[in-house]
Amino acid sequence: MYRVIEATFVCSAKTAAHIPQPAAPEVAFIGRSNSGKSSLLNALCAYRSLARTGRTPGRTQALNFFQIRLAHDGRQARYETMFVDLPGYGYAKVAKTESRAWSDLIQPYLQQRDNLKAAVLLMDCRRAPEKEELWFLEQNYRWKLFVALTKSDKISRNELKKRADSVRRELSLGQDALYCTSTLRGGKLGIDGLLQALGAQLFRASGKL
Ligand SMILES: Nc1nc2c(ncn2[C@@H]2O[C@H](COP(=O)(O)OP(=O)(O)OP(=O)(O)O)[C@@H](O)[C@H]2O)c(=O)[nH]1
Ligand SMILES: [Mg+2]
Repeated sequence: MYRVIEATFVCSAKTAAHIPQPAAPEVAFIGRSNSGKSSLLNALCAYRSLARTGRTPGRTQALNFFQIRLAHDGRQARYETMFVDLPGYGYAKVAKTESRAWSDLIQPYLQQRDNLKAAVLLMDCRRAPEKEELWFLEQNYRWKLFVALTKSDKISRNELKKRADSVRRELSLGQDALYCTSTLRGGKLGIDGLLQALGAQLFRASGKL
């Protein structure tokens, strides 16, 4: 089992020049504004306020880098990785100049970052995939894509299963690529499963398997 044993904020990059030199395999968290990226990141690290969360969509307006140290029960080694909280897309009230960050900053990051090994695409479980989500799946990125259906506590288990099946079909996702998550205190769901999948993917990608 993988566990996060340390999580530290590294920096916030508003321009390409501020993106840190590649130091460890990275996982990016992508999703519409307010989809729950910062909350999921905190839950994965079992911290309540590593990444700032909020009711105001569009709060995260930079790439935020967090250095994460993972341990694995069965192995002695420690694994360094970086979690990257990306600005949300698709929020109309964010000024045009801000949303341009998507094409000027984030797209090149996703396309060119060699040490980016996985990305988690977050979708509120109550929404159907829209053009932005479908667009991701058409990109030929080198990294492994995971999808998290967030805020799973907002609908019944039955409804959630139906939604997960339909998203899996629509996005042609394998069994290991889709996770239903909830970060509610006392009602966490899917967080550990996703962490294990990310740990395994990073381990594979770092060539040590
Ligand atoms: N009920 C419930 N609410 C959640 C969950 N995850 C996040 N939220 C709430 O959704 C809102 C947005 O969460 P954030 O984590 O800030 O979302 P974000 O994707 O980082 O938003 P931006 O930084 O604006 O792009 C907050 O009010 C959270 O408390 C969840 O699993 N369940
Ligand atoms: Mg955020």
